[in-house]
Amino acid sequence: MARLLNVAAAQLGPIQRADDRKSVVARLIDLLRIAHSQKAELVVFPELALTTFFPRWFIDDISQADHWYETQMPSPITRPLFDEAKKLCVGFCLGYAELTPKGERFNTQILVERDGKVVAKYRKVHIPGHEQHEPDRPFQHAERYYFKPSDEGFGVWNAFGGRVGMMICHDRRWPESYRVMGLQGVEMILCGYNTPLQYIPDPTQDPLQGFHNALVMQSGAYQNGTFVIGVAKGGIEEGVDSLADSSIIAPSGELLAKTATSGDEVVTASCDLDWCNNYKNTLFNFDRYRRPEVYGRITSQRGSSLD
Ligand code: CDT
Repeated sequence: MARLLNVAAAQLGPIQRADDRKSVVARLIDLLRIAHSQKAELVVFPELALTTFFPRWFIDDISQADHWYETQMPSPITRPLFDEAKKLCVGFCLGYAELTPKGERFNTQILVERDGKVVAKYRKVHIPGHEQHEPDRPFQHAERYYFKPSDEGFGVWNAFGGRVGMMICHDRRWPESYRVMGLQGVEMILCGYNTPLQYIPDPTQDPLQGFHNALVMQSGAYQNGTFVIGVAKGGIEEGVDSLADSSIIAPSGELLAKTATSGDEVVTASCDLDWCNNYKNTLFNFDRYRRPEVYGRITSQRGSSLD
């Protein structure tokens, strides 16, 4: 018997600096309703879905950036999204900047079930960009200044009738992210992203942004026998153009759905979680074919070495 889950990738267009949280939450609720009208049971929103991508600016006194972070989830401002989702019996995954009571700052995603219960929180592991102000850039990518890398790793949770995992943006470029979840039997990975089309350290990569995005997520899906839902905040935000191309990818690596615009847009797909078993039980039967005894360098070493 098939285990069908209707999933929506709820892409956001730009959120400008002047846009307040209330207007953003209203947009999220609109997308949620559209997804529900298309029979979605799980709606995936992008990374940092409540604000502009603020790491593009450097603020010397980081406490002056506190207003971009959430200190509680839900909060009075985000509560209407939680309430509407519960009313419609739709689950969701939402990315936001988190400021903990201990003053730690994480790039976070939360997973909420159809009954409104919080299933899990995931904090970004691979933090890209730079720590210091780089004044010669046309815009910053100071994620390493604004966010602490999480040491909690990649969990997988029983939810939505399957095994669900999360990762955030840059995590999707690292095969280890998928594999750690693959080893926990993941069947669907939810990933929000903000990817500027201009990569300052190496402009030759700019025209390849869409290709690389598809390449990493489709191969990660196939090599681990899992669905991957990649959801962008795309379009021109504060003068910086970001990749859209939100997509729903099958365990075969095939694209099931992809957005056509770089604005607010919903695409959906009916995902049979049992499809994962075709790959998990054949070519990617980990128990039968993996050779962890020869993969030692993967966990014992960080950079490449000529030894
Ligand atoms: N948000 C995020 O992780 N973006 C990165 C951009 C890397 S360029 C500094 C990404 O991998 O898409």
